[in-house]
Amino acid sequence: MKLINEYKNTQTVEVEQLPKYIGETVTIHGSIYKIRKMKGFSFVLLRTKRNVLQCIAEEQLELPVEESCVRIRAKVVEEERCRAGYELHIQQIEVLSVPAEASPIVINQKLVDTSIENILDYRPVILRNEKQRAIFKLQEGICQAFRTFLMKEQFTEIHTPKLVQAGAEGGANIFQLNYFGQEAYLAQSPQFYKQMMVGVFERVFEIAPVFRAEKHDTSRHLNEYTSVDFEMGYIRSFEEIMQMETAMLKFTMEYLQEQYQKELDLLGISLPVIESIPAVRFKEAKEMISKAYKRPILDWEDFEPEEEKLLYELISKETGSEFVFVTHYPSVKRPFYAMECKENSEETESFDLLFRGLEITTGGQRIHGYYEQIEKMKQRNMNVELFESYLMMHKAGMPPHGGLGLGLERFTCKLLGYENVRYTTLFPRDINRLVP
Ligand code: AMO
Repeated sequence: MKLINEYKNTQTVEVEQLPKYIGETVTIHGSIYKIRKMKGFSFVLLRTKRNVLQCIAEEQLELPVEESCVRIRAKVVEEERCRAGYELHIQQIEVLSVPAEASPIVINQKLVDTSIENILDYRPVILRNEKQRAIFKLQEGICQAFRTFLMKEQFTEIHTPKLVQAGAEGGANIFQLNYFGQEAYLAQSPQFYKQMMVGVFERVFEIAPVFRAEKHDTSRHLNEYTSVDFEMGYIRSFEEIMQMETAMLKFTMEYLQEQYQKELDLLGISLPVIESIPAVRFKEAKEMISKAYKRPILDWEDFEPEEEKLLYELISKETGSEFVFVTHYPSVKRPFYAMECKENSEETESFDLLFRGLEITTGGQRIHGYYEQIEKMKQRNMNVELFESYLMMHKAGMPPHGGLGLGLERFTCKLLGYENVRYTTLFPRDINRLVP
């Protein structure tokens, strides 16, 4: 019988350790990102997990083609002109594999100079480009920061089903499917389950895919996106949810600055500074925009996308903040679980967070009383029986609670200065795209 011991890499050196090996010979693996032939030698860029290393190969050394996977023996040599402070002088190359075909698109230049369609069609290779992959390393950093922050605040991480019996958010944008002969749906959000889990853990969060059958082809809508959800009990008002989000975003900026400087530099990103975030009531925001830009208010229930941009312009000019909370959305535009304001039932104890002119979060306080929730559902002509399992928690007793959902791709998109959310989605699903 064979015994499997724990994994230990004793064969190759990790990039982070290389400065310790200056003057010595090491073994390291990676793929050949780029070969630049010079007189008598070649510059070979080796792509490793997170870095691209400069190597030197003498003329007599036979080099495999770009994108070959190799293991090399090389001497680590101090070199001030290199960003890393050293370079690798290759002594031996072991070729592990060579590509069957050259990449259809040039991926080893600073920028991938092609259309968004090509970028998405050739995603598996395009993502090998240093800058393209930095987007998703930063996205990892964002999730890592959210998770670290929420765990510090004693939230419990949960995993809820994506195959569900009823839609949580209402509306027509829900994917229906046949579940062994029974009607089922793909979850639009973990809303019901995260609320249920507040009755168990008081504070919970989830980072997971959700599905929206959006039929429109816009720069901000995906059919599958990653929703960052949290939900917390024993709140005094929905303002506490906004405070928690402010703290989470502030923590995230600091975390990225500390842990992901490499990728931030590569993409030339300077992060927004967050101290506090201004909040305006929905109605006031509408009036502010109308007055400042002399626009008639056509829709009193929602923002037009253009209005979100104009509000950003106004707020950032006035306060310097690139974020703005919009509060007290009209009840008619909010789902049945949203808590209405005590003083005016036409408004809700809810908010959106806009970042650089785009909605990135929706949140608010929920109805926690059983009879209040039933009453609201009846007002909306909903079939209460269908929601029996959801209402079980209300019946059993729930603390006042609320939470939010943040679209990871939208947040990354705005943070990194892109105009289309597809750039910051690893393998986007939109109305025209199911592969790769
Ligand atoms: P909502 O439906 O507003 O709220 O969604 C929350 C956030 O998810 C993102 N988002 C999307 N991102 C990409 N493509 C889409 N089609 C898309 N739709 C939404 C946005 C949005 O702000 N249950 C509530 C949240 C809560 O109250 O806790 C919900 O899902 O960034």
